[in-house]
Amino acid sequence: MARLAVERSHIAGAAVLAGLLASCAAGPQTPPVTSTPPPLVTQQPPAETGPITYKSSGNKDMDAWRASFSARALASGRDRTVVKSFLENISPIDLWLGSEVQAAATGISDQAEFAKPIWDYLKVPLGDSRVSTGTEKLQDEAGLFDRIEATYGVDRQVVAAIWGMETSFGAVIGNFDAPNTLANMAVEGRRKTLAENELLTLMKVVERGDATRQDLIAGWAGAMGQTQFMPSTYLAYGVDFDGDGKKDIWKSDADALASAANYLAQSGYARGQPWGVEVVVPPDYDYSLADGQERRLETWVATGVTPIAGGNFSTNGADYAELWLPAGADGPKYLLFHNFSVFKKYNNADSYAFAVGLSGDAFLGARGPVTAWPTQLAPLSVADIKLLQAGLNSKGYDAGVVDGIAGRKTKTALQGFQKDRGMVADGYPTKAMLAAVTGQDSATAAAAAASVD
Ligand SMILES: [Ca+2]
Repeated sequence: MARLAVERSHIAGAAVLAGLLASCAAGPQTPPVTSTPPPLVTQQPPAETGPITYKSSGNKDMDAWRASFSARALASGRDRTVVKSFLENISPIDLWLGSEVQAAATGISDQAEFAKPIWDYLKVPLGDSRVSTGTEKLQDEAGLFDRIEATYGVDRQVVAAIWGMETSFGAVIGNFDAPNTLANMAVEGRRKTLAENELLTLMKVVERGDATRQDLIAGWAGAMGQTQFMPSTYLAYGVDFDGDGKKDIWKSDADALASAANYLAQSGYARGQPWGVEVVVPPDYDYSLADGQERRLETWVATGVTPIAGGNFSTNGADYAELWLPAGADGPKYLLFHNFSVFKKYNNADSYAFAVGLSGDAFLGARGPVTAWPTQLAPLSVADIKLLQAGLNSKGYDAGVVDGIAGRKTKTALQGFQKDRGMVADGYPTKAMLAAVTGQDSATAAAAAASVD
């Protein structure tokens, strides 16, 4: 009932505002004067029609995009008042439309998941500050986490870990206006369709009364609130868990965390199952089995894989896993279970999902990994990885697009190259592997790498 009342009052408010706007309209939208006097009393103010007029944003491209997008939004049935409220004050943001370096600043290859070695990436998620705050949050909000676990079947440390990863537990939710930063993204162009669709979705959110126009604070890429939902995620999975009639993922911990739990639950999260288990393998293990393929747990056990903590695997029903070597054969080794792939619905980077799993465990006092990182194996630069990818492709191992990102396809290609030569087939890109693939010694390869980009 609270929801219905909110929606009705919102619609009534919108109609009044539309009427005010109509009465203030001037110029081409003013109806022609006729000899017929207007009726003295009207039940409804006349509906305004035609394009919405805006004052210039100061950017010609933005003005042109807005004229087109505004008309399309109206044609698709979006509320005129909402459309105007989204678009009337947009203005160019340097990050998106500035004269320099915006492509690099907003490019995927510069996102943290790809730019750092994994052990550097994990420093903040596993740092003392994050872990102690997460531990405190689980204690301070134990009642809320109880209710969320009971309602959505998602383990509390996972929800807390995502809360920490996304916004440091609500401390850093961004300071961009979501409609404006999405408008900038659309004008900039590389993600135009995504940005326009997210804007249209966000208009629906405001029309429904789930949030108000003033609530829509976001990070630079349009992700909103304490758990950084894009508008489409918010519309699909946002919930009002404190029952006040709004899905307030910005100011309500209950709404934000329940929304995240709902998203994980609907993505298939299995309560009580591990996301991953650190393992040890026998000497001379065939690391080409770390190929991204899921196999039955018994299959892994048969190859000699055991938990590093000792004993047998206890997975609460999770019976398929893949073997994952985040830093090659010399680093920690994991069996990854279904819940790991659920974390990746939130953010598709393995390193992100790994950080969620590890930091959540750390909030419960279980610090991992046990195995030291092979920090002596400096990861390759983006330019090095491009050389490696090109070299693998030229030798018939399909590393995919030469993009400087050592993703799973690059790893699989390198494993094929290694296996055919009797090397440890861990797919981990090192200077030595670059030299082997390109046929140069590492110093020559490094010099060549330094001359690229
Ligand atoms: Ca609420």
